[in-house]
Amino acid sequence: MPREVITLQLGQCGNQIGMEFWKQLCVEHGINPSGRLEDFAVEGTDRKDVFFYQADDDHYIPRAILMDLEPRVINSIKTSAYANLYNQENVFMSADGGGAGNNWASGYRQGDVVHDDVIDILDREADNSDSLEGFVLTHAIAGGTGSGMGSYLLERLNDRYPKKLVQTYSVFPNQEEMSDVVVQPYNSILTLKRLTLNADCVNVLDNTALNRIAADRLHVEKPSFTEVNQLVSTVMAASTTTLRYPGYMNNDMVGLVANLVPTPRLHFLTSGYTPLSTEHSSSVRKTTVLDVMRRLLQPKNIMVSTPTRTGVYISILNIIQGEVDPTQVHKSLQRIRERKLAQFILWGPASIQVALSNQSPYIQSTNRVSGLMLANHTSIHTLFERTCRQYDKMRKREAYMDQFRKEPMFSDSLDEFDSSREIVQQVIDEYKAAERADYATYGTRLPASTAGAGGSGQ
Ligand SMILES: Nc1nc2c(ncn2[C@@H]2O[C@H](COP(=O)(O)OP(=O)(O)OP(=O)(O)O)[C@@H](O)[C@H]2O)c(=O)[nH]1
Ligand SMILES: [Mg+2]
Repeated sequence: MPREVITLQLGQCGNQIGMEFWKQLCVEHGINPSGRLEDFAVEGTDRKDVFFYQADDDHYIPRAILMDLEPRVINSIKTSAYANLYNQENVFMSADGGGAGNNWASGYRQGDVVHDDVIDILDREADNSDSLEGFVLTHAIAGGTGSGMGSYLLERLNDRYPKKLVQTYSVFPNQEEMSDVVVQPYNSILTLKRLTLNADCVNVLDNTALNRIAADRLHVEKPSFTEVNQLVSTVMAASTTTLRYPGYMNNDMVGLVANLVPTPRLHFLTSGYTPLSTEHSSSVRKTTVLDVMRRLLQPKNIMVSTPTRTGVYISILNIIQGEVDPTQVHKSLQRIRERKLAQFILWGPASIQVALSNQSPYIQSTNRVSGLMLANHTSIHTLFERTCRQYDKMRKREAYMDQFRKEPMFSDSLDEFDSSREIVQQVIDEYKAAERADYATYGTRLPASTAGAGGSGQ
């Protein structure tokens, strides 16, 4: 029985990374840009129906909803080679809209205005699946639409589909480009509250790290979004391979997430991938399982700029693809343990889980083995702390607050800012607490008002 997944792409970033993801999935499944199965792929045993469904004439259509409050990005998808891939009824944009102008509160309000139209698309798409497993949201947390309307949608998904898994790919802003969006700390804090309370699992993608990795690998000084988004789509596609090429484990998203998220609020994951296909062929080395697993633990390969040399891993799942002898996996894990290459929590079972996954037969890889690491690491709190520091500085001066006060949520008070800041602090504190052996009793030591809240029902 397929467990279908619906993807919601929101705002510029959400749609641009979504587009790369679908390109990658089409290539891996032998589906052409119009949704037709290529002749060489008709015998395939892969599971296409998790992410696609078939139209009456058998062509494949992504279970994707494309939304933006401005038409530019979606229009460029509509004029690309992939124009006919998507279900046109699943495209929502305000034709004359100017977006949310990098303002979370505007995105949130506009989400409410278009509520009925968007929920209608969502319900129709959900009814189109037999056994819906959940939703994946792609967005940036620093702009206005992906962050504000994204927050609004996360809340509605929880109300409407309380038992479905909600996963996000959330792009954090580049810390080295402060001019990017001046109010990004405000937008980020308000979004982080919803990512904490209304998502089951957040894949953190940090533009600071993505740019660094793209620059290192491609040897270009200033990578473009296209290059950065290829990294993102590689991670997104790899993290879904066990769903699309079923093997003996991790065949559904709930199982994948359960392995990585032992307590509800600590659900912010980092990822790493090696070797990247964008690397120059001259840098292709002999790839072994140990090599791949060792490199995945190196901070330079992790797509979030947090110091993983400090703090501990709560969980690690490595999805390994290629020519792998299972005995190599055992030996590699033993070596990693002996060399103490990964420090784990003291309060629970601690080990690297490994899923050997089949891969697309239609892509020729120059590497024998490749791997994706999905990890829950306590040092993610440093990323949130950085955001809080920037937020606190601006909030103290009430800088740029006028544009927020104009919106209904903030017309009477700025309480929503304070409540969001508090929730983010709780996540920071809990990640820090997870570094200690007594974390097992953490919930029992919190005031009743904060203990146990958060995480949507599964
Ligand atoms: N990795 C990546 N980041 C992006 C991309 N496009 C925008 N961003 C980042 O996303 C943030 C801005 O969010 P956008 O997605 O442009 O904004 P939006 O959600 O469309 O909201 P408004 O345009 O304000 O209505 C900034 O941090 C950008 O650096 C992209 O294609 N890839
Ligand atoms: Mg936009």
